[in-house]
Amino acid sequence: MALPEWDGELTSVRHDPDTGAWFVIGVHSTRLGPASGGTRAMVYPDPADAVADARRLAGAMTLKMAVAGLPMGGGKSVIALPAPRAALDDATWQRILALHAANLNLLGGNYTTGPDVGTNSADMDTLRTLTPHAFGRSTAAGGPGTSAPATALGVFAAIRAGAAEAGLDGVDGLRVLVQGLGAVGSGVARHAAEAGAKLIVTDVDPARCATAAETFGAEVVGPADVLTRECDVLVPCATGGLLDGATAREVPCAVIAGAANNLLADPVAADVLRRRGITYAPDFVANAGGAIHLVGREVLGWDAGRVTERTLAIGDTLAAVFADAREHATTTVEAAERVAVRTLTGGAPR
Ligand code: NAD
Ligand code: PPY
Repeated sequence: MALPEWDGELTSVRHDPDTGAWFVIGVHSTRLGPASGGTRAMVYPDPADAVADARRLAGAMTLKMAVAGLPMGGGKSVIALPAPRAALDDATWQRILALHAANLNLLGGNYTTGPDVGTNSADMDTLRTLTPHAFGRSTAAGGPGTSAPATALGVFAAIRAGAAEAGLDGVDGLRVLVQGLGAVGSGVARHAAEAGAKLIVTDVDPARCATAAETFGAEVVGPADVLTRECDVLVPCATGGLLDGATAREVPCAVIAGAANNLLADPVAADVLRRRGITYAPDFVANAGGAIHLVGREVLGWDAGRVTERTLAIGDTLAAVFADAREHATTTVEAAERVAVRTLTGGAPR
């Protein structure tokens, strides 16, 4: 197998013949501090896809930390499961967590993890009994608890900033389409509904859609309608890779601001959106609330109020990114990368 090049610092890969799981840790950068980023546990078609995903996600974490002004580098763990997590027995899952903890210990604190898709605070509680290199324990275990509410608040700040950039008058009355009503998407839906948005929602889980319809009076559309349903703001909170060059050419909205990591499957998509006049809030800026919560609480000793303040500041960061993109006639992704590079190549982080 030919190994693709990567601009990151280290990739660790381990296979466990007993469970069939593959463990990948991508340490993209320790320039600003120890690398940090969540543990994603899911089924991949091939271990090589898990390596590619860990590396891509780790690179995005470097940008996220730098733009958010957090003194951390970027990394990500991917555990390629032998079967969906819900189908694994507890002994298998506990073995997987123990091996993951051993891998974290080998890295000796150069990488610290937290929850991501397929893992949660309870898993971090377990990991923390085996390694000091895990953030995001439950409040019951003395940790700061789930990062999802902070991520949702940051995404809502991004929606407001995106709407302002697009010349829309506040969120009241806007058609806001939320894709994915999980921990983050349901929180964003609540903020948007409270601000008077006309909510449109979709999820592959019909029960989640039904709850949103009942709780917020949301209109429900099918998962396949997400790229064709006209709306003012599209809020992707499911999985990454939603937009490539072709889908970016068609998507009927004015603003895109969501939580899904690595939303753009193809770098061309950002340019297509720019040419179409669609305001795109780069994912690694819009979804930084979770990282602000975890790093703020666990590394920097911030209280909840400071986390909220810094999370709401995502809106100001985005306003500056949008202005910079306009001024230099580039995509918003390039503008946000310029902010990150300034921090990464400058002196100490803010
Ligand atoms: P989650 O697993 O709680 O929710 C994801 C939801 O998306 C689920 O309800 C799922 O059924 C739905 N979904 C999956 N595929 C779908 C599809 N094709 N169409 C419609 N719905 C679909 O995850 P989460 O914690 O809410 O995170 C959402 C996204 O935000 C993820 O991509 C995650 O990486 C990213 N993110 C989360 C955080 C955080 O703090 N939780 C931080 C940064 C980024
Ligand atoms: C993310 O924001 O994408 C994460 O992976 C969450 C996270 C952030 C910082 C430390 C650990 C996990």
